[in-house]
Amino acid sequence: MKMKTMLLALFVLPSFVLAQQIDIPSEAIDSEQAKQSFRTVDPFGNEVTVFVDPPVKFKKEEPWYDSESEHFIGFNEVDEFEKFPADENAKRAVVVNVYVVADEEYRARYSDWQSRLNQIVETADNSYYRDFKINWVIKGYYSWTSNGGNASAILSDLARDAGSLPNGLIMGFSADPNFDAGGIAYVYNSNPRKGFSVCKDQGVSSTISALRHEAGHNYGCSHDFDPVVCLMNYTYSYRIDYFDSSHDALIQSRDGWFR
Ligand SMILES: [Ca+2]
Ligand SMILES: [Ca+2]
Ligand SMILES: [Ca+2]
Ligand SMILES: [Zn+2]
Repeated sequence: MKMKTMLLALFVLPSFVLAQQIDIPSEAIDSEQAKQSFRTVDPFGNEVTVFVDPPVKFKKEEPWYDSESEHFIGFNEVDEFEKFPADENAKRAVVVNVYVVADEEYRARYSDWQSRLNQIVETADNSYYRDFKINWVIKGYYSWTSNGGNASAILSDLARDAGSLPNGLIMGFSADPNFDAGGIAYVYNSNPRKGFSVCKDQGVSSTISALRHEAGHNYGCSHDFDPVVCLMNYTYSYRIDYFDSSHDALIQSRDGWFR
């Protein structure tokens, strides 16, 4: 019996070691990324991980829309249901209510903050709609006074101040000088009903990218590392609008969250 176990161990060990080497590309794990997350408890008692994500390295060119064009559909009113009333996908879509919360610095910077954030949220959700049939529907725009010495303090501040909003994704947008990240979010292990994230003002394009990534954290996604091509990998987070297959499966399995 003992001999048998020994032999088994001998046969199993090499492939186990090999699998370890393949599964963990340790050279790809950036130590900066490793220290950018910590475990904590959110203001509702959920055990969560918080990821503090960096801003974009190279500023993107902002999109330009011709509001006189017959193709321009506006940012405010149109959602997928109204846009494609006969679309089977729209009928199947899972609606997740979104509460858009802008801090005092953000509102001071942009007098058109509501339409700007409508554009950001509705563009970010196109990926979720395309890949998961999750449709974010903005239920309201809220003013918030952000307080805190860094991004994680400001995330906690949002969760406290906006904690009485109904279930949904509660998306904070900040131009507070103390917000020292591109975005930050709680990573939940089970449906928290309310998911909180805060994105820094990085213009329109980069904030759209950051918001997709932070919402991915809310759905429970952690980071990916090279060579995995996923917007949860910092190499791609400001460049692509889709997840890898394992994060696809995770988010799809949680499409009933935040309700
Ligand atoms: Ca949309
Ligand atoms: Ca939508
Ligand atoms: Ca503030
Ligand atoms: Zn992240």
